[in-house]
Amino acid sequence: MFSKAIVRKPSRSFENGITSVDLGKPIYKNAIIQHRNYIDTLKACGLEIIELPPLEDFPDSTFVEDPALVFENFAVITRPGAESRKGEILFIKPIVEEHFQEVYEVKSPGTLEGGDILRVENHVFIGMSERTNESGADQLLEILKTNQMSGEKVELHEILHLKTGCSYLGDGNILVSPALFDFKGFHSLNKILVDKNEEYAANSLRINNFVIIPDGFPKIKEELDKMGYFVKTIDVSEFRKMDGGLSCLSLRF
Ligand code: CIR
Repeated sequence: MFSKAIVRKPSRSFENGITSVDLGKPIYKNAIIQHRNYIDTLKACGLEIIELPPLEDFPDSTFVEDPALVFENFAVITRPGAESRKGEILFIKPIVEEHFQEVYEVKSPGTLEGGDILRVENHVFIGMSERTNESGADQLLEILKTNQMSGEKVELHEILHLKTGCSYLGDGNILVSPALFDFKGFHSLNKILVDKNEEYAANSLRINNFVIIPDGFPKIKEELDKMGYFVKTIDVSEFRKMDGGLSCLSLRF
């Protein structure tokens, strides 16, 4: 069960962040409204929200999932692979240290972003994206071992981060986009294939008794409803314009 989430309000500079999609510029006013709804939805799932102020110098800093990893008893300050995001760690570290006694840090030349980290029970899959390198992944594997957890690397193609294409829902169920469907590491899990046209919904969130998915993806919603999940949908279209999904907007613990 999760009880808390860290989020960071989008900055006015949000539209200057990194993106690979061609969906137009985000509208700041709408991003603020959507972010507020996101917070309200997390609260409705039972979470206490720790809301951090916007960082104008870091347009992507609302995507708090990338500069830190949080587990039950320890946390890791990452080292983002995107140059413009490296400085975000200075601003997330003090908050993480307030909540965790054991805090590790990924050191140079390692790079690693939280979006590449998928936890499945006590095992962690590490996406080898353009943002996460061998050294970053090896450092995390050591940290996991020290904490009686295991991990493995996943070669990535086509997608920005590992979790752009999959989400673990608990109970052995994993949402996967076609890009990751054949990945052997997921063989023991029940894979729920997200239709090519609904790929964006592969990044969803299981929070306590609920699954939150983005608005506008009826097929996957129907499938999850049928499986008996309590599904909530929210509009995060302004964040999608900047390559962000539901998981990127919070650190849950
Ligand atoms: C970036 O490219 O870094 C941001 N515009 C989007 C980050 C999305 N984060 C995530 O998937 N964890």
